[in-house]
This record gives sequence, C-alpha cells and structure tokens, in this order.
Amino acid sequence: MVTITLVRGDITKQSVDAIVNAANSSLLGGGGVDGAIHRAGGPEILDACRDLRASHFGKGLPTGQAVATTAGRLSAQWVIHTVGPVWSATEDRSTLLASCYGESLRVADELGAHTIAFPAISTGIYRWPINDGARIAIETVRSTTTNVTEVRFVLFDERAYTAFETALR
Ligand code: AR6
Repeated sequence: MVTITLVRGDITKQSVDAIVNAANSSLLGGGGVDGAIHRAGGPEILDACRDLRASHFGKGLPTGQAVATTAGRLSAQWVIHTVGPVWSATEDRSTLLASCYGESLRVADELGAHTIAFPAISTGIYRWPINDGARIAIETVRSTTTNVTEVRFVLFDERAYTAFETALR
C-alpha cells in the first residue's frame, strides 16, 4: 500500500529515490520547479535531457507522459520529467494532468524507485487552480497500482499545502 505524505518545502532538498519535475515538452529547462531542479542537480540532467531529444523524443516529450534521467548532484537517484497541461477554462484537460501522476508512477516502478516526491504539477506557470490540481493528484495516486511505498507531495507554499491537506481528507 502506498503512503501519501505532505511536506511544505523545496523538492530539490528531498531524500527520496526519485523526484518528479514539472517540465515542458522541450525537456531543456524552464522556470519554477524545473529551473530549481536543473540548478540544484547541475548540468548532468540537461545533458541527459538533450540525449533524450536526440533519440526517443525528437519532437519533445508529449503532455501527460513521463521519462527518467539521472538526478545529477541531487540526493535522489532519478529525476522523472513529466509535462503537465496548461490550464484551459474552455477545455477539460484533467485526464492529461492525471496521466502525469500515473505515468510518473509507472516509470518509478520500471526504475525500481520506492519513494517518490511530486510537486503540484501544472499549478504554477501553467495556472491550474490549486484545489483542483490537488484533488486530481491525490485521486490519481490513490487509484494507481504501484510498487512505490511513499508518495510525498512537496508543496512550495501554505496555500498549496492546505489544498493538498483538504484533498487528502
Ligand atoms: N519545490 C517544490 N515546488 C515548487 C518549487 C520547488 N523548488 N518551485 C516551484 N514550486 P511550476 P507548472 C511549485 O511553475 O505549472 C516551467 O517553466 C509552484 O509553486 O514549476 O507545471 C516548465 O519548464 C507550483 O505550485 O510548473 C514549464 O514550462 C508547482 O511547483 C512550466 O514551468 C508547479 O509550478 C510548467 O508549469
């Protein structure tokens, strides 16, 4: 059974087997949690991402999918990059957001990762409303069959932490 834990803080500081990055399709870095992970993990992560672009993901990583690289200098062993959907008021993209969590857990299982830390995917630069983003995250993890034993949500601010606390109840 998977245990869900909530932590307020910086995902790059977590000691877990795998850290999930809220990336973009280019896999070549960006702001938010993506920028923080590349800064803290160092150039090895970007090198691995460039290799992925040169091989399997020539057109980039599609929204809702996930792929792993080294975690460079981070204490985690792997970074699992996933691309969340940009929030849309006119189109329901929640299946894609759920897919980010489900696919990341599938990749974690492939790697043999037992502990994994997620940020609140899409709820920053991609503007997904935090309460709905938290609900989708918790529901998806709860309904996914996985060998992962701990899923840790690392929430950057009080508002995100409260949203996840509410979704967990
Ligand atoms: N640790 C944990 N959570 C964080 C951290 C951190 N160090 N930094 C920010 N957050 P975002 P998105 C929270 O914008 O919405 C990038 O440019 C933040 O408060 O990082 O999926 C990518 O390259 C928010 O709750 O990701 C893409 O272009 C959550 O992490 C785009 O942003 C996600 O915010 C992806 O946008």
